[in-house]
Amino acid sequence: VQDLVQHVKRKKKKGIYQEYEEIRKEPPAGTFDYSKKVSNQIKNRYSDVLCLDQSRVRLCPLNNEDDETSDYINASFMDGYKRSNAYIATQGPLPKTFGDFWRMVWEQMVLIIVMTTRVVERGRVKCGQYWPLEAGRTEDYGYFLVRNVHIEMFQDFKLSYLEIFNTQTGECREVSHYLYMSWPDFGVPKSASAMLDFRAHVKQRQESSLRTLYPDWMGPPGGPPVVVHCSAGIGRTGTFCTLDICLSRLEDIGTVDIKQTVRRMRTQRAFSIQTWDQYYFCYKAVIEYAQQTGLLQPVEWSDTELETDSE
Ligand code: PTR
Ligand code: PTR
Repeated sequence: VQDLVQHVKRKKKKGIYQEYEEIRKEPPAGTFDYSKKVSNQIKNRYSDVLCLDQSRVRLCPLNNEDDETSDYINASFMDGYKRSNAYIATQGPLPKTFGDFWRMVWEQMVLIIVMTTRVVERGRVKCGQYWPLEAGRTEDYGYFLVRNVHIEMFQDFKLSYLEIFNTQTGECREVSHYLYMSWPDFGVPKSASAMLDFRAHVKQRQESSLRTLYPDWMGPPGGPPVVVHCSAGIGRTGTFCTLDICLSRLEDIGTVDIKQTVRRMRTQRAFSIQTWDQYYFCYKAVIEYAQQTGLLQPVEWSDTELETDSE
């Protein structure tokens, strides 16, 4: 981590900005053919945010529909720290894709959904209301009935305990839905600590859900993928996952590599991390975390020190 602080000090804000620009200029690492199919276009929230064919999540085709199209959802598998497919990064579901979203959650045996956008921001719809908002309510989405069992409020986020009932098989499962409410519409949180607390909560819940709901889990270590989404599924989603990966590595071996983490992530979910301040936020948050956990001495540098032009 000390190296990371040196890196930021040396490069200053401008250098970090350039580092991000380099990443941003790299062309996407594959094709987007499935996302571009005419029958799939209506399933993308943004026509310029598509998913790479190589890492897309395939739904089990429905037997009453054409296979080519019924397996498509704008969602990508992403690796975590020492864990392949630790996350599914996806767009905020559209009313047309609510049923597909819940099919994916069911098929991938998802335990946790992390939502880092609000449904409406600055008067614009960023994501559909794809789960029942109030406790006690049940809604149906395609083959699934979803009930909001109860809601727990925290300062910066809201946790809904959901029950999903599969009307085709008669089975029922539990899923935790996290809604992070204090990420500003544009830009990044002022302080990283709320985000760090949020991440810790999600991480613990994934572990405890796995223990209690799938005690005999034989799949990959760490359990099923965590679904993470915002509006497009690249900006805030990428930032959250980058932080989670970097902090897990820091906890394990004491080092971080933000640049390589983001570059690698972009080969699985193109355009991950949308703005340079989201990128810079990752640096600040890792350093804040290292200080909180005592891996690093308290601040020996100020933000203004970084404003001055480097080199
Ligand atoms: N995609 C936009 C552009 O290219 O200008 C950038 C953008 C980033 C737009 C974030 C909206 C954003 O807001 P939010 O993350 O709140 O959806
Ligand atoms: N076409 C949209 C835009 O340019 O605004 C794409 C977009 C929207 C990209 C939101 C990123 C966005 O942010 P996030 O991934 O954080 O929801």
